[in-house]
Amino acid sequence: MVNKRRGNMKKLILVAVVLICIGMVAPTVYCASNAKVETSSQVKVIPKKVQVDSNFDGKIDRIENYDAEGRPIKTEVDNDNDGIMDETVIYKDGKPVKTTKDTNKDGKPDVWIDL
Ligand SMILES: [Ca+2]
Ligand SMILES: [Ca+2]
Repeated sequence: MVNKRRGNMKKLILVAVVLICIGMVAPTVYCASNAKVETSSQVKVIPKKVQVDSNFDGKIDRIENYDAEGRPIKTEVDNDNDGIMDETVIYKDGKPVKTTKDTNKDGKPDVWIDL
């Protein structure tokens, strides 16, 4: 009789432990599911234009332009830090196809390189 009660108590404890474990696991799964929903609902920001002052002199020395899908379409660089862009890279389907450079600082390209 005593052994039967102990056996029943062991079963009850086992069931209680299983229920507690399910209770602990269920919120975790729910939270993980919520995290996925939050991730999928986050707005992906695709910049159209990025301006960079890479040497912190207060002048923009790199301008990157992107299409609606986030692929680069044009990049302008001020290599000599005079505040005037002197190199331009044109992209097609996200890949560079042409570079122009203004080496004599007249504001007009004088070197054209097809890539
Ligand atoms: Ca700068
Ligand atoms: Ca320049």
